[in-house]
Amino acid sequence: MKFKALTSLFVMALAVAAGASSLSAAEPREIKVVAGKNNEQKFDVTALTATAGEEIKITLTIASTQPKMIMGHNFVLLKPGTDVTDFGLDAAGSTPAANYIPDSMKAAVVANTKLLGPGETDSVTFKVPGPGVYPFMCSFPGHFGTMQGTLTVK
Ligand SMILES: [Cu+2]
Repeated sequence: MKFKALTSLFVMALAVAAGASSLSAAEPREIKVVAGKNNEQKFDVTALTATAGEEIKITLTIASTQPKMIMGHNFVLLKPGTDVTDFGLDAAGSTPAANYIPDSMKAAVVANTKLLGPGETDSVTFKVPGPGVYPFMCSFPGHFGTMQGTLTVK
């Protein structure tokens, strides 16, 4: 009888411990972004919001059917105040292997996915920095004009 009571206490303690650990290892909030719907050079969202310090997972999926080398897309989040046009112009001198992240502006990148082709998906998980307006863009050459938006952090 006593043994049984101890056993059930032990099971309860295990359950509590399991609950606590699943809380501390909370999944990051996922934000899904689709690029290239109807083969248009666009993201399906242009305004994102987040809270400083939260962990988010940005998942980019490519809906277009054109080859990656002609119409690839990525998602690049930049530090507040970064000029998207400057980044986009410098990116034209970068390469697909470097995901079109130019060395000259690497320091301005908060987070980025890989360069993706049709049907591909990539995620990037990171802790959201302090409040501000963070521009995001696709840095495939020539795409920044129509593929950009902002992540507003409060
Ligand atoms: Cu693009």
